[in-house]
Amino acid sequence: MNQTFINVFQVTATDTDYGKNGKVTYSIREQNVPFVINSTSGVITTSEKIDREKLTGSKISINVIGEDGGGLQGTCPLLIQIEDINDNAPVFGPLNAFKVLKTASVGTIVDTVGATDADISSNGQIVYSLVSNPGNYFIIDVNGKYTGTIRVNQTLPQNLNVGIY
Ligand SMILES: [Ca+2]
Ligand SMILES: [Ca+2]
Repeated sequence: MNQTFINVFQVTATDTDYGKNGKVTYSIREQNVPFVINSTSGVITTSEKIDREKLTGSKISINVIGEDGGGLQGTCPLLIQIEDINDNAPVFGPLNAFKVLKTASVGTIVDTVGATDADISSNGQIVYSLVSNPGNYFIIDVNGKYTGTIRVNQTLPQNLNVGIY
């Protein structure tokens, strides 16, 4: 998704003087912010891609200056909320084979897998599922909980001597 040059906001300042003393030009006080302002219209746009995950916090504070032709200034503080986009996939930690007793009863927790996602809210919520589950002996995340918990789903075959993956 291209986030560059999105119109964010328009500020308007009024000046009751006549002529150049009443003509307002706009600027942003901060140097290192990903926004620019049109000096005549007051329209603020993004000047570069903004990655929420690279920010400390999800808000950026700027101060817009309106200056008239005579050098008088007014300042307008703005707090800009940066929304999240789903630009990170879940990442699993190292996965190991698990061992389970053949006598384990249904519902026994055999392992918990864990992945992380740098996004927030629903963009960072991870739903786990078993891709391969021969015999349906195991189940992950019962009761709609997104914990990565793997349980025994039915009585394990007593003649089984090899692992289930
Ligand atoms: Ca994101
Ligand atoms: Ca994500």
